[in-house]
Parts: sequence; C-alpha cells; structure tokens
Amino acid sequence: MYSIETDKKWQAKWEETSLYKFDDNNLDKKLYVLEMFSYPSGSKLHAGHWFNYAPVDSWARLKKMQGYNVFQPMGFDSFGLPAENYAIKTGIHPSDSTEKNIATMEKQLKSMGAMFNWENEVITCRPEYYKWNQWLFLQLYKHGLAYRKNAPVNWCPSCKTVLANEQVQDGFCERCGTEATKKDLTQWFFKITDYSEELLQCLDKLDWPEKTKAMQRHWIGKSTGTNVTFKVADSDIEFSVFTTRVDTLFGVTYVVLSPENTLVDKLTKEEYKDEVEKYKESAKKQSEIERQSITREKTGVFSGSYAINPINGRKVPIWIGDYVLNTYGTGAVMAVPAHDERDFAFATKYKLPIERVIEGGDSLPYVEHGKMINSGEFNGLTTKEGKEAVTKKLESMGLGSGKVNYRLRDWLISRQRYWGTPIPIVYCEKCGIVPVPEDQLPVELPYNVEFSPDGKSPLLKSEEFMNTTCPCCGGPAKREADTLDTFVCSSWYYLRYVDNKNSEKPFDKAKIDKMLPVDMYVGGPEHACMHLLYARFITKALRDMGFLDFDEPFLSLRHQGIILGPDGQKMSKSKGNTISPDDCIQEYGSDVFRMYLMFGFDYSEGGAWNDDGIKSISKFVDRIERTISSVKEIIESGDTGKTSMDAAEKELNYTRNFSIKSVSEDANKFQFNTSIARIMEFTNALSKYIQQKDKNISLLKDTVIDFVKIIAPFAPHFAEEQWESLGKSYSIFNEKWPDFEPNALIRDEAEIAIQINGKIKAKINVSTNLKEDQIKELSLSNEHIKSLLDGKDIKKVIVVKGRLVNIVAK
Ligand code: ANZ
Ligand code: ZN
Repeated sequence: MYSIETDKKWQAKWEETSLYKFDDNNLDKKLYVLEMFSYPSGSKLHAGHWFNYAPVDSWARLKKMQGYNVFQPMGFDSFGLPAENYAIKTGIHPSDSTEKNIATMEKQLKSMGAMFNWENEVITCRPEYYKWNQWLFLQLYKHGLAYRKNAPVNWCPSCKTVLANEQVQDGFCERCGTEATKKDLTQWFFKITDYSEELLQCLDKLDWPEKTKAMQRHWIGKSTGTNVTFKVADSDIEFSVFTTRVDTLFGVTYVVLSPENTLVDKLTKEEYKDEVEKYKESAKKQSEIERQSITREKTGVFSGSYAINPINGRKVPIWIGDYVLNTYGTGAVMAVPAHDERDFAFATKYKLPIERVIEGGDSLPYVEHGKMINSGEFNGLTTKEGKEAVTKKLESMGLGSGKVNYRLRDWLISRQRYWGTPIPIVYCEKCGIVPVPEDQLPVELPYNVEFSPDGKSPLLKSEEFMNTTCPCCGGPAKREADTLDTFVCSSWYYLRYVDNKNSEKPFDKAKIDKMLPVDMYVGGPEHACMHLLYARFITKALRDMGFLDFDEPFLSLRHQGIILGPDGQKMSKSKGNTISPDDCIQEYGSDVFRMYLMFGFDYSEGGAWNDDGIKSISKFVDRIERTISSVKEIIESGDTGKTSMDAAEKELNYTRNFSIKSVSEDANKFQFNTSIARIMEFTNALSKYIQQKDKNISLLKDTVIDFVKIIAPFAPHFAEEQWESLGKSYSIFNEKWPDFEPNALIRDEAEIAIQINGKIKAKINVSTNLKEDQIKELSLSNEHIKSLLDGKDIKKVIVVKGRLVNIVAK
C-alpha cells in the first residue's frame, strides 16, 4: 500500500542515482522551470508553498518525460522583514533563526519529492550571495542608475523603515498593514524610470496573465499629452503645466500649483502670504492617496498672482491646491472646470468661471471627447485633431510641446533595518561619496548588533562597522548604515542559480545566455508591480551594461491561487484553521497531498480546504493500486491469445488514447484538476475491462504501461512503485511520455445520457452513425425510461448528438 514509506524509498533512490541532475551537455532542450523562492519567516512550509511548488513540479515532470532537460532550482529569500520580525519577536538573532528555519524548510521541501536541483541552491543572506548584490549595486552606481537624493519618502511607523512606492498599497504598508506616512530623507534610488517605455513595450510579447500585464501597464502609467507654458503677468517668471487635454486650452479659467511647488513662495502676494503658509502646513499632513481621492472635497487658496494663457492671452488667477501633486507632471495644472470633474468641483466651490469649449453631453462637466467650440481658429476640430493642432501651434510659438509622462517612480532601495545587504558605500569628508572597490567585497554584515528597529539604521550603533578608511584617500570615513531592500536580492537570483558557485563573478555570461530566459515562472499574483517589475528592470540594466544578452527574465508566467482554511478564511494560526502539510503527508503520503491540491482546486483560483477531498483522493490512489495489481495478476496468469478488438477492447483503447491526449493538453495548460479527472475515468475504464471474461492480454499490457506513465507526473513516488511492481526498469521518469493514436479516437459508438426534465436517468451506447430521430426513438423505447414516463405527457425531446437526450415531460 502506498504510504510515506514509499515516498522515502524513492526519494532515497532518486538522490542516490542523481535522477534529476541537470544535463549541461543538452542545452538545446533545456527547460528552466522556476517557482518563486520562499522566505524563511519562522513558520514552516504551509499549504500555500505546496500549492505553488508541487503542481509545478508535476508540470516539469511531464516536460521531462516529453524529452526536456529540466532545470528547477530552489533557494531562500532570507534577508528582510519577515525573518527580522520573527527574530525580534523571539529574541533570537536573525542569522541563527534564519539558518535554522532554512534547514527545516529544506527538509520539508525534500519530503515533497520535487525535482529540485539542490546543488544550485541560492541563499540570499549568505555573504557568497550578497557580495554579488553589492556588486550589482556598484555596477548600477557606475552607470548612473543608482543615486542618492533627499525626497519625501514613504515611511512605515510600525516597521520603522522607508518603503518603496510599490510596497505601499492604497496608502498602507504592504508588510504590516499600518498606514504609511511621509518623511523627508536622503535615500538611495535605482533609476528604473530610465526603462519605463521599454518595460511597457515588452509586456506585449510576454506569455503572462493578462491581468498582471494590465497591472504593470497601469503602474508604469504612460500618459501622452502636452506641456504648456504660462507666463506670470507682470513678472518674468513662467511655468509649465502638463495636460492630456490641450484641446480644452481655451476653456482654462484658472491654474493651480501644488503646495510644494517651489514657485509658490515667489508668486504669492504679500497680503495672501499668511493664508498660503497655513495651507502649505495643512497639506503636509495629507497623504498623496487622500489628496488624489475623487470624493474628497477640493480645497485651495488664491496666490494673488495671474498667469497668461498662451493661446488667447487671457489673464487667469493662479491658485494653490492640494489636489495637484508635486510628484507628477510639472506640479501645476491648467484648470478646465467645464470638462474636468476635479476642476469643476473646485470652481464651483470658489466661484470661478466655468466655460464650455467642447460640444456634447447635456450637463457639465462634460469629460468625454467632442468637437471644439469657443476656441477661435480651432472650432470644429475633434478632440484628437485639436490636441495635435493646438500642440503644433504652441510649439511654433515656443510655448509648449508634446510630452509623455509616466507614473512610475524610481525605486527606493535603502532601508533602515539590520537584516539586509549593507550598501557598499563609504562617506569621506574629503572625497564625499565613495563606492567600495569591488575587490573589497563583500562588506560583511556584522553579527553583534542591537537589531531592534528604532527608526534609525541599527548598523549606526556598530562603531566597528561604521568606522572605516576611505578607499580613495585612506583617511577616516563612515560606512553607509542603511541596507538594501530585499527586493534587490530577488531581482536577479534567477541568474545566480545557474552559476551559484562562481566565486569570481556573479555569473558567467555564456552560461546564463544559454540557460535564460526562464521558460516558466510561477508564483503569487501579489508580486505584479514589485518583484516582477524590478526583475525585468534589472535584467534590462544588466543587458545594457553588457553582462547578458536577453531582454526579459521570464517568458511565461503563471500564478497560483490561495488555499484557504476549511472555513473559507485565510489560513492563520490565530484562527486555528491551518492545514499542516507535514501532518497530511504523514497520514496520506506526499503524492496524495499533491494530487488533492491538483484535483481539488483550479490552479489559478485556489479555494477552501476540504478534508473529505483529501480522503477521497487517498481512496482513489488505493483504487488505482488495486486495479493495477489485478491487471498484473491477469497478465501473469497467461495470455488468452485473444487479439481481436471487439467493442470492449475498442472502448478501453478509446479511453486510453483519449486520456493521453487530454492529460497532455490539460496539464500543459496548468489545468491539473481536469487532467486528474481524466485519469479517474481511465481507472474506471480499466477496472471495467478487467471484469470482461475474454481479455486481450497484449492490449492490457500496453494499456497499463500508458496508465502508469500518465499518472507519474501527478503521483511520482507512487508511480515509481507501480512501475517497479510491473517489472519495469528504473526510472519511469526516464520513459517517454506516451503519444495518443488519433485513429483510436474515432468512435463508432458513444455513450449518451438520457435525461428526464434535466436529470440523468439512464445511459445508453449508441452508434455514432445514428440520426437524431433514431436516437430519440431508442431513448424513448428504453425500458427504464418507459417506466419512468408512465402516465406522463411528453412535451418535448431535445437531442444533443453524441452527448444527451433530454425529455421534457409533465
Ligand atoms: C487640463 C485638463 C482638462 C485635464 C480636461 C484633464 C481634463 P493622466 O492621464 O493621469 O496623465 N494633472 C496633470 N498634472 C497633475 C498633477 N501634478 N496633479 C494632479 N493632476 C494633474 O492625467 C493628466 C491630467 O491630470 C492633466 O490633464 C491634468 O488635468 C491633470 F478636460 O489638464 B488635465
Ligand atoms: Zn576620502
């Protein structure tokens, strides 16, 4: 009987024979299959990890049997907040707890029996890895893609560190859910914005979920419009606004600057200074999210100055309002209250003029496109034509030009936390910012540091770390005390896997050019605008710096859904609804656990755990085992000599070939649940056939071989065991995946269901040559159906050829 002992037996054999060792000599058929690596946060592997890894391993096994040379590495994203927070909670040093957790998780992962290439493991918190993280930082710095600036940045008061824009979701810290605030700090950034356009364009050619691509497009936020220059009346000051609707330029009745715009002080007239100062103070307390909210009441103050609309010379008041963000466009907008919601609300509140310049709609604001009116020489042009014509005119006047803006901001990568890669920078009073020379890497993270966060970088407290000598002049210097965002570690780990033992370089160019891009990447959808964007950027940056020759890291991407507790809630220890993979595999064996995950859920959707579900899979596996063992007995008891293909043989052969075809196609598309449903049907067909008196033994022999082969990816240990019991030579995973025989799929008989009022009452086999009328007749003459219809009135009979007959009766 299959059990965890079967798992252990085959795991030992696989390891002993290096069955899954990647073949460096067969790169033409390489298939790089990657699952997002996990972070050892303290808790053990949970059902979600399994759901990410095990079905993907089944997919990879199918590919291996189809002749691919599979590379499927695994590692640990072991720096960062989860590990550090766990350490803070338990008081155990993050380095100790992390190493211990990694050991536990490795053991658990091995019990899954996946084809992981452990010899390629990457652990990001070890100096062998983060040395190259520092190297990456230095390359970006050398090429102007890493820089330091003072900026208002997102701050999480609970994690006590800055956060990248991507890590603030709807205003809250992505890690702990605390509302993020703003702080003015000098921080390090990576210049991802240099790649905005390419990051956007290349999305089109990626085989990724559409939703994820749409999220990235939205996050990059390309916006095509016009910068328009307004001169300030009675002054030589001028400023630009960014607009996507320059066709409404004649409708501008005022302009608005953001409170942080540096021109505000210069433009504010004496008598308005007090009020403007007060307004600027209050704006500081609002988050950008609040300021952008459509429902929030728009506020503003008048500056006392006026600007000149370049298109018609009209003098319009300059206001200051916090619905204008300083971090987007030019930090100033032209207001067209007749055609923009926010401007309309603002103008109504402050009694500013509202003038229509686009025809259409019954009421204002009218925000759609239309024909230009009240716009002088441009009257009659459509919005599209108008945008072009007005921009051209402004260009000829030297007062404007076409402009593309992106919402994407540079990636903030410094963190005021201990458990991360030290940023390899030294500050010298004489030489300023000095990068640590490459031959002095790694800058090691010191062990003896008080790591509890207090808002300042914990490394500041380590004199031994902080005080150093300047690599330039040899004088006294201080190290950078911040550490790198852990998303830097994960932005290139897939490159290191290929060449993880290289001590000279982060990776060998020739090697990774052969092994990458990753062919199939699988992980959670929550990474859409973080990890998946950063990794694309780093790949492109490394390409432009000459370290690799491809454009995109991940050609195909799939997301797994979330496994919820039996109560339909997110699994959590406090709710007591967690499912322990360890307990499950102890009780049922890892293949049953794996198969249940694949059969019980749509892979990309996930769903609620169901104990009955795993029990029924366990019974199903037993049933397969019994069926195979009966088949074996029959085969061993001698050949009957029957070679003909009668109806029963044809039926079995049909199911066999249909299963091969469907399982190959469905599993390839990550539709594991339907793949397993087909295997269930195959099992039924096989056990039905062996009850037959007169059996075709040679057909049975061939069939059972295919049967075990197509089970193999989904229940790998179990299938090895069955394969061995059939007397076949090790290993089934070196066998070729079966092909189906198209001729066997042409049926001359098909089973059809007979329904009465939509409920199935009987099943009959009919020749596929029959006409609808004949099928109808056959159904109505079925004895069982006849008895059920007794005394009823037949209203209608619907025939769906090859599938069913529905009799509507009262
Ligand atoms: C005048 C106008 C008239 C606008 C109209 C819209 C409709 P996207 O698509 O997001 O790029 N805008 C520009 N800079 C802004 C800032 N820093 N803060 C807040 N709003 C800003 O949006 C571009 C539009 O958002 C611009 O076009 C501008 O308003 C506003 F009938 O200009 B529009
Ligand atoms: Zn110096």
